Formats: sequence, structure tokens, C-alpha cells
Amino acid sequence: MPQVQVDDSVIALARELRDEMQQFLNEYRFGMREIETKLEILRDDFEHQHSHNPIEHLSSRVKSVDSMLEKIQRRGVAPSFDAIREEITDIAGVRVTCSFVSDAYRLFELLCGQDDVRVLTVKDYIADPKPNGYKSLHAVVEVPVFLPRGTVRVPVEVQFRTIAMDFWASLEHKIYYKYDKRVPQHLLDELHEAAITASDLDERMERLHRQIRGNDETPERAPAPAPLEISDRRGTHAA
Ligand code: 0O2
Repeated sequence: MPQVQVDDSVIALARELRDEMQQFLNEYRFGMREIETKLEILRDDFEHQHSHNPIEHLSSRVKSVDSMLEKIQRRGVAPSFDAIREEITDIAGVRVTCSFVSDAYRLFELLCGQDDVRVLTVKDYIADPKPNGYKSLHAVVEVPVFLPRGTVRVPVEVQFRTIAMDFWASLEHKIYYKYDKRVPQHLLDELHEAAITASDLDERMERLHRQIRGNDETPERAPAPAPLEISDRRGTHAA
């Protein structure tokens, strides 16, 4: 193996890069925390007002450096922090797992309607599932983070889904990686069927829930979302 000479200047450069990377990732961590707090407040208030907790589970993550590098390469993004900031909008991610489809849309509207939240893109894979059956409502939102050196606006990808959609997505993800992205057709078919079953279960559970609460005039399908209106109102676009 070739020997690499490491002198003081190389070490100083490595430290500088490490510090810059830490600061870069910290901004995403802070943005993620702002969104989590907003969602926790909505959950607590909702529970107090309506005796119903719309959030089953909240989780968050900052993308791993490996996964970030893979996306940078795949998308041909220039290797600068500014370019990455501009192009990769899912470095900070929050996942909101709800009991019912209507809760997912309600939380989406309540979060995206807040004055300091700017909606960048919306992808409604609940209304329009991916061909493999994947369902979730994705929104990339920008929140201000107030730091001693000034305010930075941080994009955070928020995924809203039900427990059934989450169960499906986590199994699909495991299968996808187990087969190194080359999943046999019979498993793909089964996954697709399972996605339909999960969707049926969501509808039945929501119907039952409304009957129990004395409100059974629900349409067969969960109410349609209004992401376009929200995006339009804010002068942004829906993807
Ligand atoms: P992780 O580990 O969750 O971060 P991309 O595919 O990322 O280049 P884009 O437009 O950013 O393009 O993707 P999109 O459609 O908004 O979806 C991004 C995230 O949604 C994924 O993140 C997954 O979390 C989830 N997702 C999207 N499609 C599927 C799917 O078919 N199956 C499952 N299980 N999850 C999906 P990452 O970065 O892949 O992973």
C-alpha cells in the first residue's frame, strides 16, 4: 500500500473539513428539532381538545454521510456544501406515524399552515401510490433556525403515514436491501397485494373509529388532501 505523507497542513485541512461538516449537519439537527417540537405541540393540544392522539409514533434522523454521498453521486451534485444544501432536501427527515389517514392529512395541514413554515414540495403518495404500492404523504418544508450567527432556513422532509403504511414500508425496505435491490417478481407481486390489504385495513379502521365516535358519515375513502392549495397560497409548487 502506498504511504501517504501527513504533514501539519493536511491535518489542519482535515480538522477544518470536520468542523464545517459538523456545523453543516448541526443545522439540519436543529431544523429537525424545530419540526419535532411543532408536531409534539400539535399532538398534545389535539389530545387535550379532542381526547384523541393523532400521532402514534414520531421518529427522526439526519441522513448518514454514506447515504448522502450516494445521493450526491447519483444526482451529480457538485461537491460543495452550498450545492448539497440546494439540491439534497432530505438530509433532515421526520416521520409521523398516525392512527388514521385523516390524521395524516390533518397534521400535514396544521404543520404546513404555520406562519414560519414554508412548503417547498409536496408528494402525495397516499392519493397516488408508487407502482410498488408505497404510500405516504411527503412534504419538504423549510423552518427558520435562530443561531448566534444569524438565522438559517433549514429544509426538513416530513413523511406522514399510517401504522399500516409504515409496517408495509419497513418490510419492503428490508426485502429491497436483503435482495440488493433485485427482488424476485413473486415477492414484488406479494408486496403489491399486501399494500392493497394495508390500504383496505386503513379504510376499515377509520370507518370503525368514526362509528365509535358517533360520526359515521365519512366517505368511503379518506378525505382528499389540499396540498396544492397550501403550496399555491405560499407561492411554492407541489411536486
Ligand atoms: P431513508 O433511509 O428513509 O432516508 P430519491 O429516491 O431519494 O432519490 P426523492 O424524490 O428524494 O428521490 O424520493 P422520495 O420519493 O421523496 O422518497 C424519499 C424517501 O421516501 C426514501 O428515503 C424513503 O424513506 C421513502 N420511500 C420512497 N419510496 C419508497 C419505497 O418505495 N419504499 C420504501 N420503503 N420507502 C420509500 P431514502 O433516502 O430512500 O431512505
